[in-house]
Amino acid sequence: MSFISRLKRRMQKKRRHIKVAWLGLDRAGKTTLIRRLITGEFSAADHRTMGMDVNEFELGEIKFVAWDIGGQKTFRDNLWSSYMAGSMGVVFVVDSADPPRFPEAKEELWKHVINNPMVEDIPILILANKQDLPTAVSPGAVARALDLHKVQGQSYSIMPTSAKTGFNVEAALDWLKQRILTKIKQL
Ligand code: G3D
Ligand code: MG
Repeated sequence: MSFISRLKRRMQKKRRHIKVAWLGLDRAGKTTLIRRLITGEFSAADHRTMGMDVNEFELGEIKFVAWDIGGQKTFRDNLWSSYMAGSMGVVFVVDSADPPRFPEAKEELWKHVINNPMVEDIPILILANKQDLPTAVSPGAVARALDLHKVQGQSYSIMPTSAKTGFNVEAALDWLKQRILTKIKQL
């Protein structure tokens, strides 16, 4: 049984609605990854949203909320922070084939996720996406570029994925599922 169906069943049993926040720079692959999780297939993005892009995807009791971050205004930063407060997990997506944007990704990850007091004990899954591209760097190199070795006291994991081929997408989300389910059991 897939991550989604297991989590869905669990949530239906518990009658809970859980929110997972997906963040990352525009074009990192958030929408494509979520669509793959929902449909099991690759579907090319059918639109590009200019400016702030907020996507909500419902899947049974699970709500995925995806934001494009970076280069946005302060009031939007605040909005994201408060949205994040109701999330049980965070997925931060990085385009592994775009090293020139790693510094920007690092800044946003630290600002919105790691240094965000509302994220305190929410598990953080970082996806080194687009691993199918020949120019993609390894998850280890992405981790170094994001300064992940400096993370303290937060539960995080970085995993390689390809939304295009489906490589490791379910397995990566499985980690987040385990962390969320453990937390729910403790509630
Ligand atoms: P976003 O939601 O984070 O902004 P999108 O990103 O999901 O819209 O993806 C941006 C572009 O990257 C899309 O290309 C999409 O098909 C592509 N993409 C997403 N994930 C992968 C991946 O794992 N591998 C490859 N090769 N491409 C990926 P287009 O050209 O359709 O806009
Ligand atoms: Mg998108």
